[in-house]
Amino acid sequence: MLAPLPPEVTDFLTRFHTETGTPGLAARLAEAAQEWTPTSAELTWGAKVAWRNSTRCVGRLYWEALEVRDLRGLGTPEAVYAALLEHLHDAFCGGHIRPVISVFGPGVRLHNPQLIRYADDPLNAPFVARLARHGWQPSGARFEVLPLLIEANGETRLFPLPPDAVQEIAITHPDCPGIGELGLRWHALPVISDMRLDVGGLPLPCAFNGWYVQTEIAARDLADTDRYDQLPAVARALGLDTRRERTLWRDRALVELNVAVLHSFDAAGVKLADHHTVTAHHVRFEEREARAGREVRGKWSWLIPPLSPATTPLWSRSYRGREESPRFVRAAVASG
Ligand code: HEM
Ligand code: NRG
Repeated sequence: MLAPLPPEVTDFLTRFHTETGTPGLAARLAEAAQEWTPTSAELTWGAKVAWRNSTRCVGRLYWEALEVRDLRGLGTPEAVYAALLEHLHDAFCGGHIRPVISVFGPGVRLHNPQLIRYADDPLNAPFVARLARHGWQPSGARFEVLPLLIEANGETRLFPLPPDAVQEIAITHPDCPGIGELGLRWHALPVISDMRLDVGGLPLPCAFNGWYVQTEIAARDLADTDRYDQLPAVARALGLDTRRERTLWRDRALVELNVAVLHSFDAAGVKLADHHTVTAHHVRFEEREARAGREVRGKWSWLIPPLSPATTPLWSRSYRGREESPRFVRAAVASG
């Protein structure tokens, strides 16, 4: 008599064998009942489809091109650190940026919310406080990159991110030098490291990246009042009247900051999407999925951009929100 197989495993293996046309489902289910460890082929398919299923991601058109690195064999913080440096290097790819995911074994824990984050960003205050308990102190400099806090098999260690591992872009405006003089910058790669890849109910630690949409940086990271709060400074650089809301100085500053981020990444030769192109790509993704006989789920409030959303083709669409598996799930915030 076989042990009963958890429904998540049955569901995952059934989807994998059906969609990829791989024979031998019955034998694989029997094997998984003894011990559920995804094969590398299952893990690779699971990671790509988890991206495809990400209801909050507007960048899903390229899901099949995800580069999956199966790193479940790594057992020390040092080995995980070395693998993450390699991930950053391969993903940046001289500015071309490739979507890459590194998947680790269940004994690994990446404590950073993203691999590259700044100490003076108010969003990171709770994590900076944790780093302080591990002996790390910020220098107080603007845009100081945080170290990595990596746990593997019970051992937790801090590692610096060397400057050559982190590509950053200084923000300048094509025709307003005052915006460049604000000394703003941002990192090229968004590498999420606080979600787990759920393959058949097994949540695996991972780090994944694509490229940024300029609105993420210019309309949120640098603009939100509880983040870098730069709209008043940008408006002053533009010579706008900030005494009355009706001048729409916030809106005008927001647009010019978005222009500046697009201009700066382009000038540096670093890949970055704009919100008009990426939403048009999402429509193409929806059309392709329809042809494949699959429904696209989505969280509309995440898919629309935080700048001029009604000018994009996603404004008038709606989606069922429940996320299908395999998928990414946010890891619980640890303390200590
Ligand atoms: C969320 C764009 C690649 C998985 C998002 C968001 C944007 C975006 C704009 C919303 C972020 C926010 O509002 O904070 C893109 C673009 C990509 C890309 C332009 C370029 C290739 C990827 C890849 C994966 C992925 C490679 C996974 C393999 C996700 C997930 C979320 C997300 C899970 C939700 C994150 C959260 O809950 O914080 N993406 N993405 N994306 N994306 Fe993508
Ligand atoms: N808004 C966040 C990044 C979230 C993920 N965005 C992506 N993901 N583009 C920020 O740092 O502004 N990606 O994998 O490309």
